[in-house]
Amino acid sequence: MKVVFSILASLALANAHFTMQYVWVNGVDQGKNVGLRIPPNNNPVTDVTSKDLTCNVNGLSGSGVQTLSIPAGATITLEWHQHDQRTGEDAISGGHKGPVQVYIAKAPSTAASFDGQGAVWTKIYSSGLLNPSTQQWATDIVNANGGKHSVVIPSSLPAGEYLIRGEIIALHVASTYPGAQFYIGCAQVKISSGGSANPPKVSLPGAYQGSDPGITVNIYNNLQSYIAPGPSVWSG
Ligand SMILES: [Cu+2]
Repeated sequence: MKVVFSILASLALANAHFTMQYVWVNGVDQGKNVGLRIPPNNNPVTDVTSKDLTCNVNGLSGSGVQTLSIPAGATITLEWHQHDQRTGEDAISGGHKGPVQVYIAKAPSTAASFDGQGAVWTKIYSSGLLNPSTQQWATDIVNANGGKHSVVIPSSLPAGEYLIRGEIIALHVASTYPGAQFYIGCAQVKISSGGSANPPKVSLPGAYQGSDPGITVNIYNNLQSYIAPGPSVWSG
């Protein structure tokens, strides 16, 4: 009986997945799924070498997806939910502990036609283990904020069309690889004015390895520090 219960418990946990569903621009909700490449379901990506790591499953094209116009220096809020509802349950499920990161990549032409491959991604946000003594993670803050977290788009980025890639890594079953769960959502935006910065860039997939200490990690052993995978944050 005990075995049955633990199997049921892990199934319940496994089903408690989530997707990015809303983008806010300077505090204004742009509407459900607007500007977003929508994956077929809320399952995570677990293979860090897969092209699904770029913008989730079916995420290499954004044809038919609206590209949101944003001013330089905008505050972008990404909002995630488990299911087709904004209330009535944890936004991203409290059992999912880990870092929250945001990357941005400039499209050579339109965001909708951009597949995000190659060394094009700049990390602009990363939040991980916030308080080792309470084991509070960035994901706990996202849950407390109804699924939302915000990032300021550096105003020194050149005008043009971009993909913004939000990433939440759930580490509750990450002590072996594959195990870490990558929740990814890509928004298409057009920055109307800007600067001339040329930030450092990495490939996704490419920048992560299964052996990274931020990807294969036991978070249930009184973890005192955590280094999220990928490069350091570029702050503009
Ligand atoms: Cu899940």
